[in-house]
Amino acid sequence: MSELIQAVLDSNERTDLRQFASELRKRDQRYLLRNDILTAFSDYCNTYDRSEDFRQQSHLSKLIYYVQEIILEQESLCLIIRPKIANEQAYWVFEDLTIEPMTPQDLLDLRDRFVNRHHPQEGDVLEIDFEPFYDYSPAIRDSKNIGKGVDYLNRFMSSKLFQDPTQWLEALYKFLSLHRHNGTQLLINGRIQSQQQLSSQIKRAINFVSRYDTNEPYNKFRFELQELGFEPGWGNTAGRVRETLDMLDSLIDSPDHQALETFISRIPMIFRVVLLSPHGWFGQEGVLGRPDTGGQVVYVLDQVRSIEQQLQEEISLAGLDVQSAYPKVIVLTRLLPNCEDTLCNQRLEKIHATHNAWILRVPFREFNPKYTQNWISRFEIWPYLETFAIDAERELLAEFQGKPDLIIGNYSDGNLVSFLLARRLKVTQCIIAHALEKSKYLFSNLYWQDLEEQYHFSIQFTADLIAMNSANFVVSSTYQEIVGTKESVGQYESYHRFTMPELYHVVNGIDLFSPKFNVVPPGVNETVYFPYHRSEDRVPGDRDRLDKLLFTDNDPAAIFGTLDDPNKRPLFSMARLDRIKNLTGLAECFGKSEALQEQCNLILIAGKLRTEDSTDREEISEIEKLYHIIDQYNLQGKIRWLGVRLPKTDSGEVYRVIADRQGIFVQPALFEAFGLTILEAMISGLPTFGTRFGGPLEIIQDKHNGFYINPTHHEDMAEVILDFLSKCEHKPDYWKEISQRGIDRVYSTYTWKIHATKLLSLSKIYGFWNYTSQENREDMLRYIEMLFHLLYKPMAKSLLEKHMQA
Ligand code: UDP
Ligand code: LCN
Repeated sequence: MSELIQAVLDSNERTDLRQFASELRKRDQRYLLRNDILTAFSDYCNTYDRSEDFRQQSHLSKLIYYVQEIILEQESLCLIIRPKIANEQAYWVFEDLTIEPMTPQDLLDLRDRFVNRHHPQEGDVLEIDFEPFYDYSPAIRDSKNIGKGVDYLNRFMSSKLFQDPTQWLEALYKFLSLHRHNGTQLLINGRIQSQQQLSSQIKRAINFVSRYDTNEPYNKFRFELQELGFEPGWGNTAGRVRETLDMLDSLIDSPDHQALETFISRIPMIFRVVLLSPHGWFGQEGVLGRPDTGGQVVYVLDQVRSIEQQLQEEISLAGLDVQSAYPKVIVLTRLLPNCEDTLCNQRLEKIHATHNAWILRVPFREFNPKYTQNWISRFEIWPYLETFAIDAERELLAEFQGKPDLIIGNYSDGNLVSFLLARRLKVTQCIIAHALEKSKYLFSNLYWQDLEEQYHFSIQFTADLIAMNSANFVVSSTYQEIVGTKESVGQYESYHRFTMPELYHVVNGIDLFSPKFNVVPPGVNETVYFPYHRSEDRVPGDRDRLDKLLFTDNDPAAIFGTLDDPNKRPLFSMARLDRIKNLTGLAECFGKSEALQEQCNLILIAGKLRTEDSTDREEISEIEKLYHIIDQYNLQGKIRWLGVRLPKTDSGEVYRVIADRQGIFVQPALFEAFGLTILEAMISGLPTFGTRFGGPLEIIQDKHNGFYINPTHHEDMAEVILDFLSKCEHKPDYWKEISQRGIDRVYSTYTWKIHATKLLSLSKIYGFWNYTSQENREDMLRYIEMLFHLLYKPMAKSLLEKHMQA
């Protein structure tokens, strides 16, 4: 029994619980989510005149705080409690206050009953359960360590392996013998034929390199070292070679998990990386900001550059310049025959500011050309991915002239392809969700049948389950992406247990305590986005041009609105016009607040101005809504809406121009998985107001280097901004203080250098443990293959049939 419920039952608040339940019955709603429950409790306290103490401190208030959902049935109600992060419990509460725990199956059946899709007389639905497969790996015990998987895995596996010195040495020896680059052996050669020999040769090699000056280049003594059994890969100078050999020597004698991590991170084992972002519009110019791409394209392009740079650095330090070893990074996406005015129909495109990083575009096979010649929404893309993976494999092998060493998937579609490729090529698989649609759309699983025509969530959620379980490791941008906060369920957590009525029940979709999860946040492109006060790096002509564009230019084709007073403080936001980005909510908040209108102008950069220019349903409806709000609140003269897609360099300067005028940035999304614009605004020096729903909650430290807003409460949101403005008035340096702290926050925590170093180190360590560990994931992978063939493929096929008939 839950302690929270027991405490209520043991107190004189039993009656309150009963009364509260009967009040709930008077409402229309039978399915209440956390916000509804808190409101219902507050209404209850008002109706029954309960004290402030009762509202805040009573046992019932504590219970209510942790209740995520309530489902009302005829005779009972079901409480779904989340007393701890990643811990869900469900109970029946009967009218006489008898409490009974519910099994996962009870709960999923109940949810199905709620939508009239429970048919026990026809037998059970398929149950998907990954739990039995996770017994091969250790589990993190404390939820606060979730997201630090690699540390945990490394410590756990090392202690196991170190217990048996012979096994440990054998594993190390085999692992070191494995590495090659373009057919050339690295690290150790055939002269070292056993683990014992490895141990003794290391000591001889250390003695040998100690004779050289620390800075002596590796080239000068490579052949002597080769005689001793050591090939390139240990270092670029005598000092570095010695350091690496010393590490190995002490690892052999007195193994230690941290030393192992440092040693493995040094080994040159990654040269070729492929990043997958199949759904297209992946390009460097003129494509950002289209529906479906947005931040993911920005993220991947910056990530590629940082990975290449980091790999190059590591390869040089390892002394592999003598091998003419260069890293190669490929972004694999689809080739779009009808690519409008972009380069998305080019097979190969070099990525700017890299030596050897490319966008490789592979077309979808032609099924119905009306579809396959054109861009296909991420919700419709599923039938084309398997054949894409087959064709892409061939092209990748040709481009790399061999197998990649690491496959990184992006978003549900790329992650599924990463599973297919990694399985065929036997390569380490990393996935990055960016945004899991399941949490973006309320009740997306419960009402999946009603949404199927438009969203095809049945296929997407199946793909997500496949990818997140098959991946060797998962990179997430925040902790809450995995397991949420005390109050809210995480994105991955939402896959733990859910129903897809009449299709399947997921009783354990993902093990949140698995060490596969790692928080590695992205960075921001520091050559494009940098603080406004770095005048020496700014181009005055661009500044003036963009200042005019933002505040005064008259161009009805691209800009809506003329400002009555362009000198008011700009309140700025930039996003795609998706419903979830909620720019219309920001406009409404501005419209409702006379005080904000007195002090600020609202400046929005938001895709398009005309519905006829868009083919995206959500975008069209948001454009209409924005015009409606402008009329309703009479915002003419106070708002500028720029329907432009800015080139990247301009978007950097735009933030700085707003900062020149001591403006602020507001990110009002109803939910934001991470929020790259938050980083961009902060590093530019704009005091930033970010939604409290999602990633911004982790990036911003409230009232220190930015502010949280609740975009669903317009008055409160205006209040937070007004409070800041009033502080600025009373304390002239306040704007600058917050601005500088925002800049410091990004430089200290969100750089691509930090990201790439961590990502590559993770890849090597997971690679090592995959190779070394005796446990084997084959049983789980076979189960996943079944799901792919028996669930995913038939659904994708029936979607294809629809496309063929269109
Ligand atoms: N962006 C842009 N032009 C626009 C809107 C957005 O260049 O009109 C860029 C923005 O600078 C950021 C990215 O697109 O780099 C949006 O990423 P974010 O993570 O904020 O949101 P997403 O679009 O991925 O949901
Ligand atoms: C997708 C999103 O929705 C954003 O929140 C992220 O910042 C972006 O991808 C990059 O990961």
